[in-house]
Amino acid sequence: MSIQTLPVADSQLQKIADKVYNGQRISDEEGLYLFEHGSLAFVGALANYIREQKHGNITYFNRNFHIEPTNACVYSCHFCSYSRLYAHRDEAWELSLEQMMDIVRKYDNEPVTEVHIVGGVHPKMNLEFFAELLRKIKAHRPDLHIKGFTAVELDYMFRKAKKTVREGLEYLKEAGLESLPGGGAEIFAPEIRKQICADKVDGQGWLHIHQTAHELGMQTNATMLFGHIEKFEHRIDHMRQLRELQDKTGGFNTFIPLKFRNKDNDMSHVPETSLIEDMRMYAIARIYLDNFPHIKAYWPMLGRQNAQLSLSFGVNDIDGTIDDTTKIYSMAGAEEQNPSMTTEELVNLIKQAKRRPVERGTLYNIIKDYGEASAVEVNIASLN
Ligand code: V47
Ligand code: SF4
Repeated sequence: MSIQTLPVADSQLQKIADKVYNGQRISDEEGLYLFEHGSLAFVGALANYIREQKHGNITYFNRNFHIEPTNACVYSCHFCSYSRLYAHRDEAWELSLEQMMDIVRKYDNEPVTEVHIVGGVHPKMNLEFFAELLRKIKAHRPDLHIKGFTAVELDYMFRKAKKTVREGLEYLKEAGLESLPGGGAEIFAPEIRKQICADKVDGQGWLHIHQTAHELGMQTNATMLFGHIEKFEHRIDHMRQLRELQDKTGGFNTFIPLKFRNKDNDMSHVPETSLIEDMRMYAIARIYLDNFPHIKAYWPMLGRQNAQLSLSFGVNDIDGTIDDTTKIYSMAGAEEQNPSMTTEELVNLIKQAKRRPVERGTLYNIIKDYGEASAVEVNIASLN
């Protein structure tokens, strides 16, 4: 019996399954119904069907490293374990342009393709400072793709420089910025946002920055911080706004659900979600966001074994090698205290899940196809 003919007791779930198998978009109400009533097995089967329709067995990864210029921040998001208030910046790190270039130079003989720049919002690290960083990186290594700055960092930088979003983005693009990461989105719903990150750019501002980037020909990602005080309806509201913008611009590449981690932050009393809930989140995102090409599990946050599991629940990308260059998740209590994977480890991890590893560039250009996993490889591939 093919999966399409599996009987479903609940007629509403059956209707949703029929829509998915007919390639139709599900509504907000149906998305909410999945969160409320869809078992992991049910949403997982639908998500896996969509994933295989879109990508077959291919699972993407890339070779990347991060630069985190500072963890001093003018904002005080309650879920953040990483930043130190700018007022207490003696406890924080601040890298100079030369220190950041030393990080770039460390990879001179390595086949990395992307640098991801993200950090706290530091008033002295302004638009000109970052434009100079971008120019220096590009002068040193023109082929390295620069994905940088969340909408939160950009909003602050542009306002301080008295530039419109369009002017600011054009300026950074000219200096070498090629795409935007998805951070800072958190949860758009104002009633939740004001409880967890009241003082930074709001949902409309975040969407405006990404829309403008798309209009300038830059591709971007989108995240959602889930599993804290939000309700299922807020997750749907967040994904609806992303889906609507994607209908207009087509500029999003990847949706990255980020599981809230509760160590050493102001929300440590909020329990973390279960693994089942995390996998349901990936699966429902895959089903609801029909116009997003990719769903990414960010393994430094989720742990490598859970990231591997997510490949059966709609995920087709697991980010990159990272090389222990990010602290955001280790400081928030993630299992991966020094996140780094060799290409071989990533390839093994993907093959062990019976998927086909493909190294990609940031914009999903194929760099190397490692082929389907053989039975032998699947059996012997080990996770270090
Ligand atoms: O916006 C901060 C999140 C994000 C916690 O675009 C937390 O490819 C969970 O956006 N628990 C920044 N999450 C990182 C980010 C990202 C990461 C990897 C790839 C890409 C991409 C983007 O980190 C923040 C916030 O949502 N975050 N603290 C925490 N305690
Ligand atoms: Fe600052 Fe980002 Fe942490 Fe918020 S999540 S406090 S904006 S570093």
